[in-house]
Amino acid sequence: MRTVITFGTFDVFHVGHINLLQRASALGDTLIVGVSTDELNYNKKQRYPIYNQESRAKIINSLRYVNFCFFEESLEKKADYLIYYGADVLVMGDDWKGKFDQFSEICEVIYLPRTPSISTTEIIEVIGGN
Ligand code: C2G
Repeated sequence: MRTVITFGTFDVFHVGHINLLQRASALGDTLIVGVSTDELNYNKKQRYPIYNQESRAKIINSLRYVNFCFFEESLEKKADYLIYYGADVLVMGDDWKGKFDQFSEICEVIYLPRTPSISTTEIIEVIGGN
């Protein structure tokens, strides 16, 4: 059994997110997703997500690639989450390249290429007419 874990906000869910989750799930038998809480997202990006954490988690939980998700409350707890959930692999998009290398003591760390030309920030800008 190979357990894969990934983390993200997954706000205004889009095809870049699904591509990441699909490829992450193909790297093991179980995919666990840490969904950033609204507070963590505010601390990271100085704004609250468009969709609240319950809605974001509900979307993630309904995907066939995902076995289950939990709320990621703090970036500092990442090692604890990896150990608690018995992660064999940590997967992140390559916008995080190098940022999680220290966790290779706990599990394999893999950065996957981001899907080009789509992001939550751009979608919000387009819808907002900016
Ligand atoms: N992603 C992608 N391609 C895109 C957009 C996003 O592959 N076009 C990936 C990101 O690289 C990330 C995942 O989708 O791995 C979720 O993206 P975000 O919701 O933007 O995640 P972020 O807010 O960066 O949270 O502990 C780490 C953080 O919680 C990551």
